Amino acid sequence: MQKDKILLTGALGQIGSELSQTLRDVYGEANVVVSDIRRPADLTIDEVIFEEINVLDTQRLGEVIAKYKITQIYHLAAVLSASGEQDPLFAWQINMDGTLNVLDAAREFSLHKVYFPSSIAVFGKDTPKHNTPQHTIMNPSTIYGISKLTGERWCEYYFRKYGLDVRSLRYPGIISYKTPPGGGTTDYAVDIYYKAAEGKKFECFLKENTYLPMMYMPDAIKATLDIMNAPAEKVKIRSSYNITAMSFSPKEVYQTIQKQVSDFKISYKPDFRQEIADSWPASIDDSVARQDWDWQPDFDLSKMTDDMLINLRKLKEVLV
Ligand code: AKB
Repeated sequence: MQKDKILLTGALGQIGSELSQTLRDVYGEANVVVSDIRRPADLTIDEVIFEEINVLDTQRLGEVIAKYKITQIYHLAAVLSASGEQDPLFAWQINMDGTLNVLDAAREFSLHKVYFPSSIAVFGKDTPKHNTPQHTIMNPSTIYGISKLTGERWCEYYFRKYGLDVRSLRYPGIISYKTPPGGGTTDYAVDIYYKAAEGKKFECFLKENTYLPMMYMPDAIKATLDIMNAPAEKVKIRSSYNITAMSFSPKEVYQTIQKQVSDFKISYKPDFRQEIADSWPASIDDSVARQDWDWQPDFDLSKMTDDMLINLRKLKEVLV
C-alpha cells in the first residue's frame, strides 16, 4: 500500500503549528510537507520539509503536490473573523479562492483525502444560541463565517459530484500555550492565560458575560486526526461537523484562573469583536459527531486551566 504523503497549507498558524508536529510524529518527518505563504526565518531546514505556497497560486500548489506525490491535504490557510472584517475582499479571496484551488487540485491529482477546517462562525444571529444543533438556520454575518459556510458547501459538492473524500470540523475557539492565535474573536481566551502567567493585568475586548464555545488544543488535534482516520462510511456529514468541549464567558475563565493567581486583575473594554461574538452560538450540540465517529473531548475548563498555567509558568522559567 502506498504510504500517505501529507501537505499542510497555512501550517504556521495556531492550529497548523501543532497539527504539523503531530502529523510528523505519526506519519514520519519525510512524509509531511509544511507550507505557508512565507518561510519563517528561524526554521531549521533539516527538521522540516517546508515549501512556500500562496494558496492563490494554483501552479505552485500543483508543483508541490507533484514534487512530493502528495496524497492528503490539510488546508489550514485562512483569514480569521476579526482580521476578515478589516479587509473583507482579501479575506474572501484567501478563504474562498484558496479553498477552491485546493479542492480542484485534490481532484486533478486524485488525492485520497482533504481536510477543511470550518468554524462556529458559520452560524449567525438567527441561529438558536444555546446548544446549537448540527442542522439549523445559519445566516453568518462576518465575511469569515460566510466564506467558511460557502467552503462547507463546496466540500460537500466535491464529495457528491467527484467523490473527493473531504472531511471537516466546525472548530470553536481554540486555546493553546504553544502558538498564539491571530486575528480571531476568541483570541482573548488565550491572551488571558498569558497575562495571568506573566503577572500582568488583562483588558478584555468582550463583555464579561459573553459565552462562547471553546476547546483546548490537544482536543482539537485529537478531533482532527479522529475524523481524518475514521472509516469513510462513518463520516456521514460531508459539509462539516459541530464539535465542542466547553463553553465559558470572560468572567468565568477569569474566576477559574483567579483560584490559582489570586491577585490577577481583569477589566473590560468591548470593541468591534463584541458584535461578532454576539452573533455566534454560546454553546454547541456536537452529539452527531459523538454518535458518528465517537468524538469525545478530554479537557473541561478547570483541567485546561491547570494545564495552561503549568505550561506557561514552565515557559516563563525557561525564558527568564
Ligand atoms: C475566530 O475567532 O475567528 C476563530 C474561530 C472561532 O473560528 N477562532
